[in-house]
Amino acid sequence: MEKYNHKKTEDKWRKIWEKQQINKLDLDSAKNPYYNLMMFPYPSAEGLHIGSMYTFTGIDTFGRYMRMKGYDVFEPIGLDAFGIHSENYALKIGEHVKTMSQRTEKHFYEQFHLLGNMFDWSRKLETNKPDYYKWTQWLFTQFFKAGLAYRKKSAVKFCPSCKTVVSDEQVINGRCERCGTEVILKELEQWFFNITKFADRLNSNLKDLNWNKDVKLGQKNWIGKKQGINITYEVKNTSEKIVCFTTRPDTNFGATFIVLAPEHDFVGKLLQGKLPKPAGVIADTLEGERSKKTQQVDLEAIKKYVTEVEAKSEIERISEGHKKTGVFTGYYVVNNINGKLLPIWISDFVLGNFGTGAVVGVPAHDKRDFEFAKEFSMEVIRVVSLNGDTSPIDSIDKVQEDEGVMINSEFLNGLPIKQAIGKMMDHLEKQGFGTRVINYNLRDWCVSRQRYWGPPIPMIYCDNCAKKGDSWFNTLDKKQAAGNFLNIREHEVLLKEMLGWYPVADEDLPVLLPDIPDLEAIKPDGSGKGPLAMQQEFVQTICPHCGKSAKRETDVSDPFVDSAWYFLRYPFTEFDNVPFGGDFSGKDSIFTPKIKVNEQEKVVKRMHKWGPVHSYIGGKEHTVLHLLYARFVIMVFKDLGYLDFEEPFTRFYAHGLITKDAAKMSKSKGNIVNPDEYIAKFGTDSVRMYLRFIGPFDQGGDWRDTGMAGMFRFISRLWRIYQEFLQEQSDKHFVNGQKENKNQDMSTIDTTIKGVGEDLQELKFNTAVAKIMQLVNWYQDNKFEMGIEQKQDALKNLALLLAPLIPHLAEEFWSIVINGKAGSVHLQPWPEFDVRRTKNKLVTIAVQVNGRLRGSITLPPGAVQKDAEALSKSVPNVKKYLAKSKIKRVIYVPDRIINFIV
Ligand code: ANZ
Ligand code: ZN
Repeated sequence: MEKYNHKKTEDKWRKIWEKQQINKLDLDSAKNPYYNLMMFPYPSAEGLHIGSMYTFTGIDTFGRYMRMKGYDVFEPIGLDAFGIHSENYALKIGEHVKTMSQRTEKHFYEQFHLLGNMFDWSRKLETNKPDYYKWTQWLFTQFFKAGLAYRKKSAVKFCPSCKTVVSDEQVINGRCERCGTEVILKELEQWFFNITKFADRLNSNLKDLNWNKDVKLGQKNWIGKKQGINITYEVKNTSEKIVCFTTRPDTNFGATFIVLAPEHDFVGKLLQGKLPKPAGVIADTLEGERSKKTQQVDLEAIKKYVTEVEAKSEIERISEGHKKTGVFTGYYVVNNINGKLLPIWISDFVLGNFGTGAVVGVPAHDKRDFEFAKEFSMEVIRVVSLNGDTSPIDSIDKVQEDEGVMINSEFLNGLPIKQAIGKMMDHLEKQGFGTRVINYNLRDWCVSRQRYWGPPIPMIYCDNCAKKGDSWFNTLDKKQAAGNFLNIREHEVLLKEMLGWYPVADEDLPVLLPDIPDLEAIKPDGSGKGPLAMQQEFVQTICPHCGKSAKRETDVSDPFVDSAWYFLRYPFTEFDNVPFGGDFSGKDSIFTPKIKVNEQEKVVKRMHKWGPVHSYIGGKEHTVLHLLYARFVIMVFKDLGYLDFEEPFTRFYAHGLITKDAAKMSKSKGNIVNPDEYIAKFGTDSVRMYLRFIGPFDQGGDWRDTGMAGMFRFISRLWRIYQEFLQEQSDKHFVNGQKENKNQDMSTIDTTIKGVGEDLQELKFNTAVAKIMQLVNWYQDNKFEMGIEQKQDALKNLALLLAPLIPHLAEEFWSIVINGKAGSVHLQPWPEFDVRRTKNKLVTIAVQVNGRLRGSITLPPGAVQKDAEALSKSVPNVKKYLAKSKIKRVIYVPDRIINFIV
């Protein structure tokens, strides 16, 4: 009997597949298209991580199953090759990022080939290649022309270690998403994409997406839609007004002060001495001690406070539970609903860029307001009771934020807060004191990076044109601007703010990233300008409008722009005149200019088949990054008339993560699992199968070398079963004696086909593997009762079931059972089962741990103990209870119960 040599088997089949091109798909003739997308990785120097192998091969198992179910499955792969991560690593090891990138690219593709995935090698892409980033740059110019990419000076998040600006989404708990350094705020001029314009659609579309609940919730919270009202208050003795955004106008009878962000206009005017003196009229309207304290205006103190706040991070400013700071302005507003005077304070817990930058303080019903009121001994008035409790709010724990019934609030008394909010909003609007508004937490996406390793932002600035008041937006007449994507007001703003700016013309793209061999010259220096700014040859150019000398933008774009549209590119990699299969004919489009397309009809037809992506599987960590950006970008392409869908991913499924011996894998712990090493030792198939068995796909699992070795033994057992069959078949004498079928009941095969199919469809790989193991045990126990045809039937079906999981071996097994006829196992249909034989064939039994119910399993009647045990251990909840303890004894009553004593 031939021994299992994984390398030999795997090499052999890989070569054959490649030669026969079984994974190459004709995208245009596909009748039943299924786009099975995985998140392309950025090529780090360490190589492909076991976590990536876990997800990629899991997704492939699903894709292979779908192909056997009759779909034309498209499964491409590529590299997210630009970006700060690669660049940081290259800097660290003192290598030029360009040469490092060539090395890592090669290594990654070698590893991809070893995964055994059904990748379509005729369509790969790398975001750092000019034929790709030409279109990323085109995207930028499109956004610019639509008024969706603009420049603005503002306080942006800056990573002092990466020495570049990062977007809000790239700050996790106050730290840089790439390197973990605490970010600071820096006042810089940057390019932004106007994602906030789409906040409402991004939010409301969520409900129709077949996505993980928590990913949707994450996006919803990030977008942060808030229905509220802007209330206008007049400042006593001045002609100034202060507008406060609040979601809780119901509490307005409990308002005792106003707080402005230090950035608020009123503060600016105050410091510039533009306001009339507050006058002494207020003293007698306020009671006692408090009034004395809040009487004096101290411009010096205000100036000092405002300067101090500038140095603070947003996170520091808004968090609860830290000592509140602030200064009194000396001014008061009048509360419209009861005539009460409210002192105006300045404090950093109010943000300049949210709402209106002004808050009406209700300390009894908002924790931060309460902390502030306590710090400066201000009045606390309770206006909401809870379960009849109306006692004074005198500690932070008593602050009543969410529910209750109105008290001390005149016409609102007795109403639950929900109703009171509506009634108060109606009242304020009717009286002309307020206007309902919707606010979002979402900020515009800052897309410029002061780094080298990215696509240069394809914009040109002409001083000459700027002086004359010209910009690209001048080339549009009002009608064009209005009828197109921009409304007139925005057009007017852009005319002013984008003076001198021109996008690089389509025919001049790509703007190539210049080769800078000098390692020192590509280092970021933190000056707020990228390394390209030092390259005079790059910077100097000609103005596309007036022809005088002009300057190129020297920032590169955020790598997340690269990855926001890559899935549109895969099906069109052979086209160099279109980025994807858009309708660029201009007939339905609201936007000019168009791209010249030779084969317009063909590409649009193809796009219809392959967009939106049918299934996208990847990590949750991209919830408010890639997954949000991609939705936004596709929405814009839809509005520009290029695409006829506006959501990129019909389904998104988030997979779990792999740990090693119950600990997070990290280089410092030295517990990184290197897939290359295990593939070399056990073969791709065994590693794939182990990764499928390791736990539920959405929850990840814990890698253990003992588990890996156990799986290898199982795989070797499969090998022997087929070798044995091969021998029996060739042994004439043996065959003659065994020819007839015996009376073996074969229904276990049907139930397994049914169960495994259902599991694979739902990505429940671990239970699918458990069922296959059970089938193998059943075969071993019963094969002596089978005739050769029954054996062949069992092993044929087993090979088909194994095909999505262990593609190389399944091919080998298939060739054994069918004697080389019928072609590749991967092009076979998923096996049919006899429904009649699956009926009433399964029993569900309880699984207990120490006598307590922890789950249930479904299996054929009379199943043997080891099957019941194996299946029980694949139930997540049971696994959890068994994980930490040693099993002493197992009590098994077939068809009734299994109880683990630990
Ligand atoms: C009065 C009020 C009374 C509020 C009350 C809350 C509770 P949330 O709370 O997340 O829904 N706010 C408004 N603008 C702000 C800014 N620029 N910086 C910091 N806080 C600001 O967000 C809305 C609430 O946040 C608003 O409603 C306002 O406080 C505060 F019992 O107004 B509220
Ligand atoms: Zn010019």
